[in-house]
Amino acid sequence: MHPQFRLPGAHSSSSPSSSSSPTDRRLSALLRHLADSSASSAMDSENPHTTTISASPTSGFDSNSVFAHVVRAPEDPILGVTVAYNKDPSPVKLNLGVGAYRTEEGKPLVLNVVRQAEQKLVNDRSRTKEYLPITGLAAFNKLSAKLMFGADSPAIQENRVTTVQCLSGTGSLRVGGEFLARHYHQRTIYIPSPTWGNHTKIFNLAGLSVKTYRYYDPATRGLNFQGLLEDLGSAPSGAIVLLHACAHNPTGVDPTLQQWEQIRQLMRSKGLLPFFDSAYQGFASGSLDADAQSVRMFVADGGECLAAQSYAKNMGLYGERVGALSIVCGTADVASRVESQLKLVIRPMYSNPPIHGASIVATILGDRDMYNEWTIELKGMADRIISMRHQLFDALRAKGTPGDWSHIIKQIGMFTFTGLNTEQVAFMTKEYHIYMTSDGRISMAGLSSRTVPHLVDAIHAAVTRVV
Ligand code: KET
Repeated sequence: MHPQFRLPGAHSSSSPSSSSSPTDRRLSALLRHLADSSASSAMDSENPHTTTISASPTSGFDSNSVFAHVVRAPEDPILGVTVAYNKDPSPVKLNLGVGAYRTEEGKPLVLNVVRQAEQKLVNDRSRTKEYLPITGLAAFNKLSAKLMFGADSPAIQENRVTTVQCLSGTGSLRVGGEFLARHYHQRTIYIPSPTWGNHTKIFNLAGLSVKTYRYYDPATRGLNFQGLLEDLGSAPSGAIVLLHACAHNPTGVDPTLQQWEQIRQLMRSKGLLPFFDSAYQGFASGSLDADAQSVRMFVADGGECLAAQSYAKNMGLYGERVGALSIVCGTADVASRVESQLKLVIRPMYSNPPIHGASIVATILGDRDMYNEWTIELKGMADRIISMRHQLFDALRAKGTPGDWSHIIKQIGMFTFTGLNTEQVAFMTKEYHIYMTSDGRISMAGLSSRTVPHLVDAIHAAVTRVV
């Protein structure tokens, strides 16, 4: 047994779950809470006045497993939808849960330009499988910063940006969160309400305390701009603020450029630190530059910020796990010291990132023809999603489905936040085998002309039969 710490005064018993008095139970719960999540708790039976939290297994009471006490965790609210979908034998089933692009035929898409880049990489016999540096592929980092901040960004020219390759958007957020928890004076991050469900968990586990700011107004199905300004206005000075760079998930509602400008002024006046999550660059408008406007506004004012980039959606590299974290700093010297500390965050977490996905991205971004082809294919994906919005809206109108569905064509990006409630979603899954997240979000990228009528039938039945 390797005791981590001892708390005097707690009573002993053979296992935490058999401790009977409420005091014992409360103490056990408190200790479990305090202990590192990897540590299991056990009472030290040798010393009746000591409770021990240790990484050793529990005693395996009335069971043949030391893990008998492990309770089943719920499925992930987004990825669990795919798990349920995969189990459904129905031929008409439709997965509109996870934000993953599908073709008109309902198939996953590997971009042509990605295939070309992979071919080029395979043909190059000089390539090896050596470890990358802790910070990843240098060319990838340079090109990613350029994509995010613009080719002519003064911050890049002045070497004030440090960019490290991370495990897609999620890993970039996590590394950024952990860096901030270690080195930034304010440990509170404000995230929009609602937001991508993983944000809270990522930042909590990184060591930050998570608070929300008002973002979405269910009454207008639009932005609660007043609420947003009030909440950021009353946030403590220096607090971190998570902003979706574009195509807000799950609402599909973005501030206008004028509103972004007001947000920028307010945040800079209060010294709030922007942390952009850019998971959909190019997916909102079809233009990579237009979708980076919000971030570039904050960089153009000379101030500091963080940005997490993902190539999962815009290059269709979901499973390759390729993304980048950039930190824009006040000076080149600070940026280089920040990078040295990012390495200390990354090295014990996963040592260094994988080489394949980043090489694909660097090949495409570094070749003018491939880059142009990528922008065309990306625009094709964005346009297909926009056309799905119109088809769905028109079909609901044609069917006379009660309600104002104009938000379907007003919202942008991969998702529509339909306004359907949990019961209606459950009904659509049970009766129509349509899978979506319980908050009523549907991935427009999972829809096709062929499946629109089925979805319309389901929505019509849900809003007329389930209130
Ligand atoms: N940020 C946002 C806003 C986001 O929607 C996602 C993924 C990510 C980051 C992370 O993506 P990564 O694959 O780590 O680069 N969202 C979709 C998939 C998921 O939940 O993992 C989704 O919302 O369906």
